[in-house]
Amino acid sequence: MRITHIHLYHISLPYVHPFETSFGRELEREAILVAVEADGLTGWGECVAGSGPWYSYETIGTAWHVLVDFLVPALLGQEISQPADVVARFSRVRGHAMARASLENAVWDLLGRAQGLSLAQMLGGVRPAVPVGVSVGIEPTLDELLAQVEGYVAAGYGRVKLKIKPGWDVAVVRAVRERWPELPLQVDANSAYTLADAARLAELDAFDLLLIEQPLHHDDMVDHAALQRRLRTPICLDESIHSPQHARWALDIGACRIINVKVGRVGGFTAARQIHDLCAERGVPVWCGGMLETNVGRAGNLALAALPNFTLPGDISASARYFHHDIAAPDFTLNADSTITVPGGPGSGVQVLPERLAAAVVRSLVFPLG
Ligand code: SMG
Ligand code: MG
Repeated sequence: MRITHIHLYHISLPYVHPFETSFGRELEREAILVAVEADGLTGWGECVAGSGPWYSYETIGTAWHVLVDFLVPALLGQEISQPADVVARFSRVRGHAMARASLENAVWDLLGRAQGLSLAQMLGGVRPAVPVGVSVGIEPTLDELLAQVEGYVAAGYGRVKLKIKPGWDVAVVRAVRERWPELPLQVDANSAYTLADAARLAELDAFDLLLIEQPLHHDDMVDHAALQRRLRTPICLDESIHSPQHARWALDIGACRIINVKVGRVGGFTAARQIHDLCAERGVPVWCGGMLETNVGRAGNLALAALPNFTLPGDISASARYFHHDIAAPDFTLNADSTITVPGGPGSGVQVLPERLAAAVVRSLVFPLG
């Protein structure tokens, strides 16, 4: 298929509830949606870079720049028959995984629509529905946090992740654990600690957590390996894993026992599946992380999480947990067993709604430039 047009849409959608992590509180999700056209079909991808360089160095601004000046020119007008063709065209670009992933994933969607295959089928998914949990942000008070968790547990979420930071950790986890003794629970520090906090983090061993996600520096593996030797709870790396190589290095040095796979952070479905396969070979469980995506990104996450070694619940919540009016349909809902059904396709299985997209757009561009 020859890629004839590529569209970029910078959008902004207000959250249903503000989302706070160790690096700050956000009221809305900015994202870039990309659309690739060939043979009268359109494939969609979502760039999960944030408004500022907090979770990652990539931002809406850097991704826009890298897309406009390097990635779009490498793809526009090209003949593409498989995702590997896109990976090859982008291989010169170092870093900027979220920008690369958005276009690569749009081509996966396009190829799926052309071939009548769902993303899950293309990726090798084996489950019709995937276990999911909910990621609960930091709240102004413990009572407000408990009320949030209460609402999600009542809504049927069978696994909860709490965001932690120094001053919002052991007491908070203890309170949630006391109230819900059997609830599968995990925590995510988004790099808010150092090795000097090892004793504090070891106190979390008392609460039967599934994992502690990215406690130390966002680029670190060495200190995480030292910390893992002092913790019974498995460390799960998120921010530190940017590629299949990073995953191998982390496992080789014992920096973690679990990996959070985010398709944007690692540069697309191709790399995400390679990390899945490597971890499967080594007997290391993976799970699908979330970046508060629209339904476009969420559909891709569900397809990825259908692969066999995604054995822990993903950060993939129902659409209603994030936005009042998503830009794509249908919305995803939580099943009674805390799973979400994997979309059937073709491609991602969701359709972008032009009027919703128009209402959310901040700026847009279409290539070739007119
Ligand atoms: O449900 O998509 C979701 C949120 C999952 O907590 C979540 N993501 O570090 O894992 C993480 C955070 C990153 C959020 S950056 C805005
Ligand atoms: Mg995380």
